[in-house]
Amino acid sequence: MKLIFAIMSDDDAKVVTSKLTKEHYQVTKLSSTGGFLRVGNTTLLIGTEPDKIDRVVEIIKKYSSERKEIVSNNIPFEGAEYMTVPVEIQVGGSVVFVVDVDQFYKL
Ligand code: 2BA
Repeated sequence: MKLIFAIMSDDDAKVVTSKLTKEHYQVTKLSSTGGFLRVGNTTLLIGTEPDKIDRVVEIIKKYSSERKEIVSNNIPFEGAEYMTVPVEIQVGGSVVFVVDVDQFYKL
């Protein structure tokens, strides 16, 4: 058996968890905090068989990769008025560890 630790944003973790559970993978969600930025993130624990690792990593990659998104930003315009300007921002990205499990029990 293998255990996957996948660290990602809270928003991406919601989608990834839903896609994984739909395909009958078992997932535990842990609230975590990045040591560097000290910002909340989510760590998913996924225990599965070695031949399923590729599929799990594929799902994680599909729904939590680093990507660009367009958001609307209001900037001051002619005194009291505001103008909405589209801004491209970087979101997502995940860190994934796959480790061997020596023993697994459900007691
Ligand atoms: P990433 O490398 O994409 O890491 C995102 C989050 O994944 C990290 O959040 C941490 O929670 C986890 N993580 C990454 N590598 C890990 C590892 N080897 N072991 C355990 N957990 C790990 P943060 O610690 O808040 O880091 C956020 C981002 O800041 C990192 O993005 C990286 O781009 C940067 N960073 C992290 N540590 C740094 C450092 N010592 N110096 C400069 N930049 C750093």
